[in-house]
Amino acid sequence: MRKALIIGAAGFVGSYLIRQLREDGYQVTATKMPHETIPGDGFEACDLDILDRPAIERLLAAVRPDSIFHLAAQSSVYLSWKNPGLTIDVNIKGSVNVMDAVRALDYKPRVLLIGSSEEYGHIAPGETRIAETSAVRPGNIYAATKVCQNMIGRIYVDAYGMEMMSVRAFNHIGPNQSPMFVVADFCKQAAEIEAGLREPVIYVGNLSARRDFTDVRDVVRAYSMLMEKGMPGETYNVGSGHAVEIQEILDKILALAKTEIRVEVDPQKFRPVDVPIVEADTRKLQACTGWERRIPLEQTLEETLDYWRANTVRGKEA
Ligand code: A2R
Ligand code: GDD
Repeated sequence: MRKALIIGAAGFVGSYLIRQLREDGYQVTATKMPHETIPGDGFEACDLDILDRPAIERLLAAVRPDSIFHLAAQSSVYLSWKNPGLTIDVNIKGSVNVMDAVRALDYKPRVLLIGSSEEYGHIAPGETRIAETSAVRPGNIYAATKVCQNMIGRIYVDAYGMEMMSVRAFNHIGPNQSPMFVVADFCKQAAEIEAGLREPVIYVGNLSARRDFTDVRDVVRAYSMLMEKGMPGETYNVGSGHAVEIQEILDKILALAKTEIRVEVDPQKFRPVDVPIVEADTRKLQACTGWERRIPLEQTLEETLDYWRANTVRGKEA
């Protein structure tokens, strides 16, 4: 049986990727930080801090994976403004630790590095939809660290012949995402209002931004397909190909809500820089893998709101 190692599996994407890889016939080992847990079963969990390079080497020697999915990151753009040093440590130094530990092996596993659409940064109107060949002009610390990861990955492939691909993931959403991110944030607030836990006001940030949202289950399917078919040294956009205004996301969630909700703009929720539109050109991914989005935005919003309704009620009863 093929062996997959997921590094950084206790976050939002990890559990979905574990499920996908098990369906695709992998034996899965999944790493987490010592303070974290990974829900579910059918995989082996182990602790790993990617800032500890000898620990990565020990783990690789013990597991000897065929495929490595590197998800571990400080993944919040917002937090990267608050804590640039940590973001740089984890996303650059940690990723280089992973690459170096893989390079030291006596065989060449395939590796997928997860980057971000944020790497493109300031996208001019004429550049939409944005292709992998476009210039990267990162506009925040998080984005800059992911550009670095991508560039170093490419350098390592050229220099050492590693079997490593990169993705630039556009916004992915679904149940169980941290409420640091916009869809989970709005759904959580709406669910709390419905449950009578707070006043009927939803606080929002910049509603004019337009982002390319894909259900996380479609995203991890793309990761698994790229692991099979991606070309080393190449970068692939993973997104829906359609940008939606945050205002429209809010309107859809308000329409699903069971109570009247007022909207208030909270200046604290604005970022120092927010790219106006991010929309993926997904032709390279489609040509390589045949991937297509399966889950419509409306379904994801409904399921995310239901998740927060269930969670909020559980919280209230506890
Ligand atoms: O920050 P924590 O305690 O939530 O742990 C995160 C973990 N992580 C680390 N793992 C190993 N060594 C470290 N030094 C380290 N620092 C953080 O990586 C978390 O459990 C995981 C990342 O999960 P999320 O933040 O939920 O990201 P998500 O949405 O699963 O995205 C996966 C990838 C990331 O590379 C994003 O930058 C990209 O997709 O969009
Ligand atoms: N979080 C949040 N909360 N964002 C808001 C809000 C709000 O109340 N109101 C408006 N927004 C806007 C943000 O200003 C941004 O333009 C957009 O909604 C999306 O914000 P997030 O959901 O926080 O995601 P992100 O785009 O900053 O980053 C996510 O997507 C990247 C891929 O493009 C993360 O998942 C990154 O890890 C990922 O790489």
